[in-house]
Amino acid sequence: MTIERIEMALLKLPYVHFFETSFSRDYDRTFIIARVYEDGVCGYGEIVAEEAPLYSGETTEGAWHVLKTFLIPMIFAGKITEPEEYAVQAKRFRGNQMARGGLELALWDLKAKKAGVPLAKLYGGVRDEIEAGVSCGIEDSLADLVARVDTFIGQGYRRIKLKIKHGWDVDACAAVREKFPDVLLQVDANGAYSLADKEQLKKLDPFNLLLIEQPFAPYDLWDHAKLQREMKTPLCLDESIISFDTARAALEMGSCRIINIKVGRVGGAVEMRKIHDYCEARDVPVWCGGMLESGIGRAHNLHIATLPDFKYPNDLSASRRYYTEDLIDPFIELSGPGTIRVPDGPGIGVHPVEARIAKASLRKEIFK
Ligand code: OSB
Ligand code: MG
Repeated sequence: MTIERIEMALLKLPYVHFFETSFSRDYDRTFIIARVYEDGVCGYGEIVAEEAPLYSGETTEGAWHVLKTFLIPMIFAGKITEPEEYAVQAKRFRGNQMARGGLELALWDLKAKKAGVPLAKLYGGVRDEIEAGVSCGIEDSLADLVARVDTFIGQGYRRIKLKIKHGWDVDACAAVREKFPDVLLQVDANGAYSLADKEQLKKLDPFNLLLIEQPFAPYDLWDHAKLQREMKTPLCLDESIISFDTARAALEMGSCRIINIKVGRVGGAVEMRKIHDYCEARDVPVWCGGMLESGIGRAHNLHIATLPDFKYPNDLSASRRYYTEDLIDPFIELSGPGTIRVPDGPGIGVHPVEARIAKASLRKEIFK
């Protein structure tokens, strides 16, 4: 068997509500959907690189170039169909984890569809419902933030994550904690701070947070280790973890006690699995982070979050939290208070709606 055709589409989808992190406020998302065809079966993957290199060094246009020039030709030249083999070959290319990982996901979806099983089953998942969480961006005012958190809790979310930055940290936690003293709460700085801000960050300890995500820059494992020694709240790394080796280094150095796994950021499900198994063996919990994916990427994440070490609530929310016209049918919804049922059809188990993909597409290219 060989891959007959690969299609890439560049999409732009407007958010229901703007999303502001310490590095930018965005009103829409630009991303790539990859489709791989074999025997009339189509596997879907989402490449989570963003338009601007703010979260990571990758961009949608850079990922497009790497996919078109290196990764797709590599699949055809090597007659690669298996995601495991693809992962080995793709790793020859340095960096570009999101480009590599998104195409690998399409091969995983294809493989599971051909076997007639849900991806969670191929991965060896252990649950049919995952714990949902919602990531709340920076708002214009604390009153707006509290109102938004209130809405999410009313919808059934039980774990809230607040984006923080200088001037929107201790006060944001205080405002939310005052109204919701018992909600599971965590914060994410997206690298906005440095060790010089240590005393300010230590003021977050009294808020009983589940974790503090990525206070310092991605490359700064050492300073994270210094901060963790002085804080009671567990640190969790997101941007810093770009491979199995960075995960191992972070844990050996004591840079964090919890890891956020994003399959795109680490370069695919094979690498995700290595990190997961390493953390599980060391009693380090992980959880599944999100990149505001469309339903295609989010369905992939639902299956990943069924693995046994995903012990903290995930950044996985319902379709309507992100998009009015999500790309899939049915939409992802909360199945109970704070949970999402994992689709049980073959592959990702949700149906991408071609008409909606076409409507959101800026560009498309077919490779044979
Ligand atoms: O740091 O986790 C992050 C979105 C885009 C880029 C980085 C991050 C995020 C989120 C959104 O927090 C989580 C989600 O997809 O719900
Ligand atoms: Mg994060």
